[in-house]
Amino acid sequence: MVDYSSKLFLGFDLSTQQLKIIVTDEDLKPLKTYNVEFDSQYKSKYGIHKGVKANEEDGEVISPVLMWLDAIDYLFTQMKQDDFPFDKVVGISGSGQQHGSIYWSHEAESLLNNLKPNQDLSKQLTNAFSWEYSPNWQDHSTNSEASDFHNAVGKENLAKITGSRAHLRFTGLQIRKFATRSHKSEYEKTSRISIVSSFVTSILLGKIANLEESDACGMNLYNISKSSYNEDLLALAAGVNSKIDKVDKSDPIYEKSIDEVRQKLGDITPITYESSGEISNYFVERYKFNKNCKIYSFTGDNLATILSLPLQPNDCLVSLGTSTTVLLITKNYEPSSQYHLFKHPTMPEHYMGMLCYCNGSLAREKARDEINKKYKLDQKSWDKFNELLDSQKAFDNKLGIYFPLGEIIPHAPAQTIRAILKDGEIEKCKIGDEFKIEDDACAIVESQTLSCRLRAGPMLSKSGDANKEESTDEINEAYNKLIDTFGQLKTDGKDQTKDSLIARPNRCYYVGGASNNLSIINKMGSIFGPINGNYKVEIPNACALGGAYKASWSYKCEEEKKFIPYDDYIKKLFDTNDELKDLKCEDKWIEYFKGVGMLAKMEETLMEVD
Ligand code: XUL
Repeated sequence: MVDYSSKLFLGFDLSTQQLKIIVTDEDLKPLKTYNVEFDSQYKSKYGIHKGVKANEEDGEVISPVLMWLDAIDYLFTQMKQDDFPFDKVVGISGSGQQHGSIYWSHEAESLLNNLKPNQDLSKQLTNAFSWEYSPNWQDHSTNSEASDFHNAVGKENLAKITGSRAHLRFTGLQIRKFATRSHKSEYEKTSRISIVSSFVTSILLGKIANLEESDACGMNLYNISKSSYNEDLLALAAGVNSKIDKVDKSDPIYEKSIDEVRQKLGDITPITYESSGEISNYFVERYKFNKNCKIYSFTGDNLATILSLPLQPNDCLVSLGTSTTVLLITKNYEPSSQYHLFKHPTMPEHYMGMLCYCNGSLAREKARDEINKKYKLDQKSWDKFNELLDSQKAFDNKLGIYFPLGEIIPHAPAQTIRAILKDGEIEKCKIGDEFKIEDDACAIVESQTLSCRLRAGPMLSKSGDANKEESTDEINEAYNKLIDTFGQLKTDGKDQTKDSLIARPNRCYYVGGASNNLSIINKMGSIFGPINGNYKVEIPNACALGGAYKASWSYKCEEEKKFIPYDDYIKKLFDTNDELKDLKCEDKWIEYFKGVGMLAKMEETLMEVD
């Protein structure tokens, strides 16, 4: 029996293929989860596959919005059948897949306001949308819009303003396509535009909610430093940019179009613990929620993930799936066209950096398979690969660029390069006597980790405690040697500074499939060299859990009528989560300065795209 005696919180996770709801108590304990897989429930009703409709010809990938409404009613009905005590829920928040936009009709507000508890949401809200689909983050139909965004303000400058260069999935590009190319008349009929996070908040509130600030950073429209929309980018979204669309700024249509798109998007509420309002009467009457249950703004799924762990400034969460994703918390707004920065969803003055690599597990598996082939071992066994990792005594001056797929960071086509460092010179080489196939095991894990270290450095520098540490003689010596050997280092076209090269993470957390391979994460941990340890964790419901924790933190702040720093609040997870054990990796951070220099120089020789 689940113990529902405490006040309860719900955390939603509306992702591409399912909706999940997690129930937590006041002590951050997860009590129960409910989920519905879209394909198993709605495949024929909505004609979807893996949660979406995809058109291979033009790259369009979209999700049916009414299906999400059905999923909300479906899960609450399941909970009702379980006699779930809805009246004990005091706060709800959650997460949504990032970037997707929802186009509300002019009738939406009044339909949301007058929902009848005896009818399903999807039935009553059929006319609430000017388009009943939402572009999914996998959509890649906006190549021309991406060029327009870059040509309008410059790629690096766009990253500087909005935290990211133009990405096909980002909301601003999708809106431009919608307004000027694919759905002009629907755009006219649109009263408001939500993103997935603010869409769910709106449904629960029974009124259209403002965009949540951290998720709004995934639009390519928001000036992060100024905390306001950027006018040139709004003009692009609306199709009236003076440079690209040749609309003169003095032309009345310019002002009018910008006002319109600004109104449709609505205001962006700065990061807050304050609730967006109480739950809509529809849910009170239909499911017997308490009418005082607070709705706190939802955020993006990656942003909610960092809320699910006791992360402090300068902590890194390394997710080792098919792709590798690194999420880190920083005070330092150091944008680059190679990664993303978002505002942190609960810590004002802090940001979440996000590095996304295509070549993660698959590239490592390819190296493993070649080694196993040589030794006639079972293809899928990691034993030999791990033995090679574990037996390495010191960095042996061999690295590689292992990109079986084109890579995002650095932006480069598929290629494999192996090299050896000899007397300070980097010599490219092929598999042979000097660089054996066995050397790939260490070289791939080292190279992948060093690439993250090179990108994380600028974000971690001058942020939090890590850099309060005085640079010791040992560090100074290693740094001087690095510069003597390799000269000025650049990453993605930008100079690395002493601060960025000597910045260490506070803690590193490892999640995802390959985090179960201790040889791999021990090696990674020894290279990252976090000041306060490496942790392997399992957080199967991270996005939903982060949502529930956002709700319980907000509730606590409101109850105590004061801002409680989120990192202080979430620290208590260390007391309750047995998973959080330090891996005790050997610290080889200083030894790998050489690897840092070597990889940075090798990257300068990569074949480039665009
Ligand atoms: C992030 C992104 C994806 C989606 C997945 O930029 O597009 O991670 O958020 O749901």
